[in-house]
Amino acid sequence: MKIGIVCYPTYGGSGIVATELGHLLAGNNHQVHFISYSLPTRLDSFQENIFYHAVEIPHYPLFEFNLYTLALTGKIIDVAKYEKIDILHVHYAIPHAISGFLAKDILNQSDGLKLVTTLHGTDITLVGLEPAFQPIVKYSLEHSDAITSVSEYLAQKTYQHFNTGKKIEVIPNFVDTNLFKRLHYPFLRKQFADDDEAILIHISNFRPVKRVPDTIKVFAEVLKYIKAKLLLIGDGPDRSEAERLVKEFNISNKVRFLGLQTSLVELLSISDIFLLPSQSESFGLSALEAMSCGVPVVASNIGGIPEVVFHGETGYVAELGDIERMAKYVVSLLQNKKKWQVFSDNARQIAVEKFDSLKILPKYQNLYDSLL
Ligand code: GMT
Repeated sequence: MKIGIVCYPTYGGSGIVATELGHLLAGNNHQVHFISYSLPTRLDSFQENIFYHAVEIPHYPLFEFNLYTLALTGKIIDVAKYEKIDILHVHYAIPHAISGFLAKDILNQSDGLKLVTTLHGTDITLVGLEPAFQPIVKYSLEHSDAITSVSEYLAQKTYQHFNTGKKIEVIPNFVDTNLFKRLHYPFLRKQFADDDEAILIHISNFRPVKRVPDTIKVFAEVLKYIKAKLLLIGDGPDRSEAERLVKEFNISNKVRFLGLQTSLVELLSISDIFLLPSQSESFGLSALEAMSCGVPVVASNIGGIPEVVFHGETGYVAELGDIERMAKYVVSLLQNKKKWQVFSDNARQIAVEKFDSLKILPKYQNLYDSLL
């Protein structure tokens, strides 16, 4: 099968899911063509059957704003025609789904290109609700040949906000549990913490929805009871506020801002708790990657998080912004080694049993097959 994948190439769950899916499909002898404005982050090494097509954005003095949606549409048409694509799989509806629809319409093949749209989060819960975008998203969903969402929560939100009669198949995000597994990195651990200190970790793009300041507040509360260090991985708009807060709490010597990192397995392997106090999260891929490395998660009880983090088994969820409760959960795990081990084992087990990439891949393949 020839599959075109459209995604955001930057750090972010939807781009990671799209890229990992492409790797898996290519490994199963499908030909995969990525279409995006730059090389997706995890497409960093050569793999047979994977191709990348860059969307060039035309510049002209008249165009004060770039015409990405149109440029993408043009590129999809080009790739679909030249490579004879069977399935166009777009990740994150805006603007990918409407570009996919336009391309399909312009190509006007009766039994040609099939459009699959995967919904990831704010394309439905936030940006997609903008009055200017809502009808466009609705139209593009209704003209997709199949729609998938990464959690049951997101599927329900889509039915609710877009009042669509179209079936949405829930295909959860996945993790390569062979790659994301806890390994022993004693020297790395020593670089960050003393033997009697715990390591807490947070990974995100530091957007306001991630509530990075809450991560720091939880950590500051935990420090009242436990010796610990906090690793902050990622970068984004809230980083300076996070830095300011760390200074305000006078905990600069306990918090390390590591910026964007690619070696997540090593960093997760030396961590004891993953913090995810987000305000909105349709799934929480970073939490799943942590769980796969045996790191229990303490998160907010929001969106699709409870479909991934099982309260009292693989971690804990607390009400949004309930800093004290989250800190209490962290402390309860860190003060009881046996309990931490049970949670760590459960986290790994759930990742392997429910979310392993090889368990989820057939769901996408079956969906593609059903359309052809
Ligand atoms: O929805 C977004 O704001 C961006 C999107 C992304 O590209 O990272 O994140 C969403 O997709 C991820 C992958 O499916 C999910 O793990 C995240 O929970 C989800 N983010 C939100 O819902 C805020």
